Amino acid sequence: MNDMEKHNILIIGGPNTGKTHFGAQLYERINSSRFEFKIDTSNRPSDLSIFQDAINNLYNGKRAAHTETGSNRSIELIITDEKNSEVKLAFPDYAGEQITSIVDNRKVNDLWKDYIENSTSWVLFIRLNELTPLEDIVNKGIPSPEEIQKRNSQPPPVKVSEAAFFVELLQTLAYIKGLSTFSPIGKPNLTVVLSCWDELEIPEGQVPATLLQERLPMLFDFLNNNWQDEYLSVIGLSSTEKSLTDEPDDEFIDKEPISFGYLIDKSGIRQEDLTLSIRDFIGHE
Ligand SMILES: Nc1nc2c(ncn2[C@@H]2O[C@H](COP(=O)(O)OP(=O)(O)O)[C@@H](O)[C@H]2O)c(=O)[nH]1
Ligand SMILES: [Mg+2]
Repeated sequence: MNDMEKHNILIIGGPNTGKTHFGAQLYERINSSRFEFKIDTSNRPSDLSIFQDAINNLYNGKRAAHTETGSNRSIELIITDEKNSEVKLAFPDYAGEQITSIVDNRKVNDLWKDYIENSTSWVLFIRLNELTPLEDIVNKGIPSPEEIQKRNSQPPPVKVSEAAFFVELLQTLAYIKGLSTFSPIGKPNLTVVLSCWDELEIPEGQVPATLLQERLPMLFDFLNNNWQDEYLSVIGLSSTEKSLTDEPDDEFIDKEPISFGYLIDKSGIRQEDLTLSIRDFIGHE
């Protein structure tokens, strides 16, 4: 096995979870050579269009447009660390809707199958702020009689909870990769990225895993039961540090986009070097 095949990181996440903005901000950092992980000029992707649109928008202080469904554009970055060993980071099928369809249909297309089979690390993007908590007896009171009558006359579509969605997704991926669920998983290494961390307005020092446990306890338990401790990490990510819109943000234009963004590492410490996330993604050697 050569170095390039050694670490093969797969970015997984539903629509609107911040994958494109992360890719763009990460790319600008590895390209600047000012951070721990870099991209060698010979490894620059020939077609950068997926990230380029986002990068251009960020330089203009604007958010990037949503990746269209069905635009089956994937990108792979080959990144080099200080010891010159190479890490491949794959952002397959940029429209995250395909993730939703993996769970809905319990099957994947050939492209995804390849990515899953070849990956040594999985990175799952979860944007806690966009989750809609399903009503249950614990977090909501009993609905009013009018509400109950309305519900009985219009049965709601069957919808699994967000936690169940991620559990199904990981189980489907594990099945495709041929993993046994009888013993806890070590490979692929799994990193849960709690994206758009700035939106959560969390006080400094919060440990990301604890937040996941509070917000998605069922998923947290599933992960802890099915992954070995040292191959599982939960980190926070803010790629842009604040919410951008279609109106230019002056601060973003004045400073360069790579002055924005940070990680919350697994112990709750803020790191400005977004490329350090790659260390977590790789996990144990
Ligand atoms: N506040 C905030 N918004 C973000 C961040 N990253 C992405 N967004 C916004 O979230 C939306 C979806 O981001 P995008 O990267 O396109 O998600 P993707 O569909 O997973 O590729 C966009 O409107 C972004 O501006 C972040 O770190 N903080
Ligand atoms: Mg996208």
